[in-house]
Amino acid sequence: MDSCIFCKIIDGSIPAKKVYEDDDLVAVEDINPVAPHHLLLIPRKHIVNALDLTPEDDALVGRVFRAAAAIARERGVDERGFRIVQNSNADAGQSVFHIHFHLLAGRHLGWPPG
Ligand code: IU
Repeated sequence: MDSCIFCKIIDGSIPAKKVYEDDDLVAVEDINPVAPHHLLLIPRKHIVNALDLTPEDDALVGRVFRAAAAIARERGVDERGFRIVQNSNADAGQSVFHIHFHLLAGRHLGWPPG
């Protein structure tokens, strides 16, 4: 989608610190990190949020979670713990309307979230 900032990050027209990519998704450092490890896993396909997922995206969501777990392992934060977050719409604080999954780690993450 032409006006989508995450589509532009994916196609490289806006720079971002990519830490992983494959045919289905990219992972970048969040520009405004809220934890020592704060990555965004962004499917290449322009999906708005969880409400926009279809059955054909089931495997994609699984790949996102497995990629996040692999990154957590690589960074040595798997044993202490990490969190995967997807915000959908206003009350959840979604600010970019291209689905993405936050990977947060490196500090104690409070529960419930704010
Ligand atoms: P949210 O779940 O939609 O609220 O998260 C959007 C995130 O995208 C947020 O943490 C921003 O800091 C982050 N982000 C980014 O990393 N690079 C960008 O160019 C933009 C937002 I715009």
